[in-house]
Amino acid sequence: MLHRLDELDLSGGSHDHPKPGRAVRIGIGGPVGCGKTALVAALCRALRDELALAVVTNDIYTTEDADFLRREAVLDAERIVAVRTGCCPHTAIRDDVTANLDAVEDLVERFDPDLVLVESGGDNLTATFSYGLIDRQIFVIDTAGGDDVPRKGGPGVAGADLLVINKVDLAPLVGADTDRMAGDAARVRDGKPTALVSVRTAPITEVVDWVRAQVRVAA
Ligand SMILES: Nc1nc2c(ncn2[C@@H]2O[C@H](COP(=O)(O)OP(=O)(O)O)[C@@H](O)[C@H]2O)c(=O)[nH]1
Ligand SMILES: [Mg+2]
Repeated sequence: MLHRLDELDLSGGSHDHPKPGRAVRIGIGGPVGCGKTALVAALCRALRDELALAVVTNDIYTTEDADFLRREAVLDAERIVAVRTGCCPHTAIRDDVTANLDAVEDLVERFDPDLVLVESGGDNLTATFSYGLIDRQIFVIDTAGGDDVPRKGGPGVAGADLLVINKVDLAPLVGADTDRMAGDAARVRDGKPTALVSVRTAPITEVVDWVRAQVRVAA
């Protein structure tokens, strides 16, 4: 499939997104097990009655995330497409985004969605999306991964358009100080927003509102 050259910005730094009138593409990245798929499921449940949605998942060898989302019936099964990267997930969301772009464009052709969520395969703290693939990115970490993660920064924590610190329900159990995490995040993120949530146990209103605002900008 051919892509218009002006849509292929591999610099990772373009901010003239989302493009008006086009499906908004939001990337969701973060380490293995932080709750990316749980977040995708929660966003679909919260927004599916007001927006036309589609999802792309990335796994190295399996289609487990897509299978999970279909089993949970968060959207009609055909609106969920799995990309098997066969390599480090960050390669497929940053370096050679062709398979993901094809998946997104296939969904756009078939369903004309307002919003496409692209879940990255679980990767380390440096995995970020190319802005040639997505318009906005959410980076997810969790309290169980250690409360010093925001302080250490890195491209996902510092650069994502929204940082989600998940599993606040586990913070007391693992001795994580969520105030410190929020303070450190604010320091490294230069005014960009951070949401502390528990996807499993509480509504994720702030994240839903942020996503809705991104779609409104593009309308
Ligand atoms: N306690 C708790 N568990 C969560 C939360 N969010 C996700 N999980 C669990 O964490 C595990 C990994 O979640 P998943 O969404 O598959 O992570 P992913 O690898 O980032 O996609 C699953 O067992 C989820 O049910 C949360 O807010 N609190
Ligand atoms: Mg997942």
